[in-house]
Amino acid sequence: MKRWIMHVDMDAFFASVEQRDHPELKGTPVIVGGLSKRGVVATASYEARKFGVHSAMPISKARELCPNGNFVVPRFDAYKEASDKVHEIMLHYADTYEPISLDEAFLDISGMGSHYPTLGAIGRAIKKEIKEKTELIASVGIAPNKFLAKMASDMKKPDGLCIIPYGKEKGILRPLPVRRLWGVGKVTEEKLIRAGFHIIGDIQDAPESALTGLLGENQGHMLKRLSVGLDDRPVEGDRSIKSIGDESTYEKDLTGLSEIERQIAMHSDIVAQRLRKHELTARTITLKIRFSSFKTITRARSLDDGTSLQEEICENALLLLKKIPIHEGVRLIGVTASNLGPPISMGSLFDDNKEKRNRAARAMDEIQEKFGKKALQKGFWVESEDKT
Ligand code: TTP
Ligand code: MG
Repeated sequence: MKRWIMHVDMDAFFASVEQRDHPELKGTPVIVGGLSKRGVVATASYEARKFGVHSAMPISKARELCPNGNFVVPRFDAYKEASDKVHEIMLHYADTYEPISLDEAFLDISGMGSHYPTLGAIGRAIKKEIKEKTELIASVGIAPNKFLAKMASDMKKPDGLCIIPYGKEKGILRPLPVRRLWGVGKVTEEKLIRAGFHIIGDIQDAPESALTGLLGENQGHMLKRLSVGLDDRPVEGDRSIKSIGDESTYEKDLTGLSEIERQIAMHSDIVAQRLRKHELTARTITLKIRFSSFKTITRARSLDDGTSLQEEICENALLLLKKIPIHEGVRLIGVTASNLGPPISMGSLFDDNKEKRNRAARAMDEIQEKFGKKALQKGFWVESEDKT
């Protein structure tokens, strides 16, 4: 099996969250940063980058370059919330997943081939889900290793999707400045340039001894390998999932109780599928409702036994809904499963009926994976309606 690594990086992350939450900022140069005299730019929207504004630049300099820009103080809580959602989505696209920062992660997607027809389809699917659920844009790079995947995610920003296939590594790297190699900072760059290495191609053409002589055994060897696109670093997964949730913010606030219940049923279905995919069960179900006024209520219930069944998750979420007075439109609904544990083992169950339902749910997951999400949806809803 060929190794394929995906790197996902959000576009102008803090600035994009500001533009999303303050529609009047959309399409304008937005500069997020400390606004005191000595403050620096955290990030700038792509509209502001046209003026030469970039991260880590003094705010005073940004004001000179872009006097009509919208200067905004950071709202870290909002960025953390958006980041949590993005990471929760990304987690489901890989067997191994390594969060790198608030807006960035590596995913080992080598084993995802049976779920998607092409590499591009995985990239498009993750971009689409992130956009639908967070209204934010991600750029995606897919390549044989981490070094190239990170480079690829940057190559077509913003809203990029770039694949570096096996065999193209050397050619793509060749014309790029040596600074683009992983681990080359200012000092090493100067050393390389003084020795006549300007572009990565210069390193490709030189014998390894020229590099090790200049930079020492380790770094010389590593840079020689990177220059031809070789990088063995594994994606180091953090497998400790604490909770699995699904939520949506609606374009139009929901008012009817039956529509709210239907949305809860849908979120419960997604949460249940994800639990089964990760071979987990949950003993706590949480329902989050945010109203038009942004007032947010969260209620949780604990179960006696762990579950990964849609109907049990939904049933508990609906009981929680009864405890929340609905006096205004509903802007957001979220269902989360936590207090996670191992799956219910086959055969060791006193509840025969539950085991049967588990088996049926797993069979449906398999069919959906093979034939796409739409395959069973209709039948599924009919079936769940019959039961209630
Ligand atoms: P980046 O991913 O480096 O930058 P970005 O998402 O703003 O823009 P793009 O990826 O499209 O080039 O960093 C992610 C966030 O981290 C960024 O939105 C703000 C924060 N950050 C700082 O606060 N200071 C910095 O110097 C950098 C580079 C980023
Ligand atoms: Mg980014």
